[in-house]
Amino acid sequence: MDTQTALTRMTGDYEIQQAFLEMSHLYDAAIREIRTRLEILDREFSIYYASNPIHHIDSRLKSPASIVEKLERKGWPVSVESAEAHLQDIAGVRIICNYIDDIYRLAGMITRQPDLELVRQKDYIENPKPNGYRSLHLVVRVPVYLSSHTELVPVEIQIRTIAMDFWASLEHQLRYKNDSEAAVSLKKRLKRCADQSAALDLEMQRIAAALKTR
Ligand code: 0O2
Repeated sequence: MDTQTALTRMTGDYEIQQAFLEMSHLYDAAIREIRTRLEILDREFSIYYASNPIHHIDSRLKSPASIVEKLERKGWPVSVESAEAHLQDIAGVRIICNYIDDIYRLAGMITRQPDLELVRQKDYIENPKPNGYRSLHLVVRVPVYLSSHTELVPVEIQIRTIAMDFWASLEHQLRYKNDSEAAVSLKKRLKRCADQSAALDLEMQRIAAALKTR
């Protein structure tokens, strides 16, 4: 579905397209707010501890087509109001770390910020999905200060290692494949890769810890 078709499905007319623009502005502001806080933390670590818990940060605003697809899949009405009421991942920030320890350290630093509200936390590292997916997911509400009022805007934060991210990008390409024999075999191979990369993450962390104590 192209962007214009998705917008028309969701909004119908020009006036409501304005509401979509306002929504995008708000969620984009929330993403920038979270990114700035993360960059400040990462910089602090490099100054005080000569280390960087964050390898890099990706962020995205969910596309209109993807919003419509998700609302339809979940059986919710397709509108701007419905998207705001039901979807917590319109704003998404992905933090890629070197080590598993960094993931939890960062999650703690984020959730301790007094003006951020933790809405939900899912730990797919402690409890990986059956396909092998691993990542720590937080949904937080961040205040966005507008000219006349403040809005608390949900942002989904996914925190994972480089290895977890590498795996998830490849697996993402398989998500919409049918269950042909070839796809089933690829899924099995990917599951094995997930197990191997989990072992790699653990061993790399042990080595890094040993290096620090020398
Ligand atoms: P996109 O394009 O990445 O945004 P929700 O429907 O969000 O309320 P759900 O589905 O239980 O609840 O959310 P969950 O489990 O926190 O996962 C949401 C996001 O995590 C997905 O977003 C993916 O980005 C990622 N994710 C979850 N499971 C998998 C997986 O098995 N493989 C990969 N590669 N990514 C996964 P979207 O909306 O599906 O897609």
